[in-house]
Amino acid sequence: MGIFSFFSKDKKETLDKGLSKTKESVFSKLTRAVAGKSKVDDDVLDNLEEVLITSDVGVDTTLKIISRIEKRVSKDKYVNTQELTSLLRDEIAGLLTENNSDDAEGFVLPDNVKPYVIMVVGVNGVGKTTTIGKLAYQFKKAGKSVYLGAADTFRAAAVEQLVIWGERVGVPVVKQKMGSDPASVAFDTLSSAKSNNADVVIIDTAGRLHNKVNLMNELTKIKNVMKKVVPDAPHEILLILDGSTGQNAFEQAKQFTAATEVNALAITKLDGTAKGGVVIGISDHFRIPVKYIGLGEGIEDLQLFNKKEFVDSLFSE
Ligand SMILES: Nc1nc2c(ncn2[C@@H]2O[C@H](COP(=O)(O)OP(=O)(O)OP(=O)(O)O)[C@@H](O)[C@H]2O)c(=O)[nH]1
Ligand SMILES: [Mg+2]
Repeated sequence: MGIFSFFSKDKKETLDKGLSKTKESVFSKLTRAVAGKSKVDDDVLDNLEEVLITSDVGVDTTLKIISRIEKRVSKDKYVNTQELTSLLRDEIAGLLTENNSDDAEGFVLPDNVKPYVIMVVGVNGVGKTTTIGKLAYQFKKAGKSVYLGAADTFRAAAVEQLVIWGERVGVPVVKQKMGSDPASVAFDTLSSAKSNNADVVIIDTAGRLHNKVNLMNELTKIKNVMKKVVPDAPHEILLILDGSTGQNAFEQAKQFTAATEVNALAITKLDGTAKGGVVIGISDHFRIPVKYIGLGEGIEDLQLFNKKEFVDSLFSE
């Protein structure tokens, strides 16, 4: 029994479909990289390096992958180019799984933490609110009681958007009027959740850039106020990244994690983009685990990130 017992056919279809643009782009580049070549030689490796870099994998991770492939090829001098995709699949999966933490096997919460508090952060428009809706759906489906907190009080539409997700999923949303103090909304949400013995709380926050000091301080304030209700909250500070921005998502992750505490990542909008390779670079580079991936706008289109499934999906023909 491996992880695949949890990997349903639907889930695999959503992943394959979501990654199809990235896949098409990678495969057409790979075809060109090996054109006229029967074995993997230095030329092919040079071309391969370019394929990975132009597929948003990032320079550092690309070099690691190339060096692994070089080792394989030097052991077996006549690796033919037809074997290149399976070689890539093995080496990338190996790279990602060797030094990283294990992937979650379900939408599970730690046993002795109640309520488990997730604070969702990130720049404007990356998919924070949508990811919260999808996450709430998954936790509810797993039999958990969920509270949402509308601490993006910056615009009226933001509260409304979360309320709509709350209705869709069937979970309560704690809110105040637009312009109120986000920390106060977080306080209210945790208080309600605690008195109702809820399992998980997810707090939405306004989009912000890592270099806006006041807005970053606001996150600190929200965290401090949460601790008055649940001393070790927030348990999870989830940074959302828009995968369709490719290397920008990578840069954002660098800057945001340097500016504030983050202990989980979600990469959204992988459907409809050819830049899905960025997930490989982010997963390799950051000690912070990629926990979730977004593969569409629908309620079911959020998956737990599984490194091996991801690489398999991307490099299977
Ligand atoms: N295709 C696709 N669209 C997504 C995904 N996740 C979010 N979106 C869309 O991206 C847009 C922005 O999503 P929001 O959830 O409002 O983003 P946000 O980060 O909360 O935005 P602000 O609150 O304005 O900072 C919406 O149109 C979503 O439907 C995804 O995985 N795939
Ligand atoms: Mg939002």
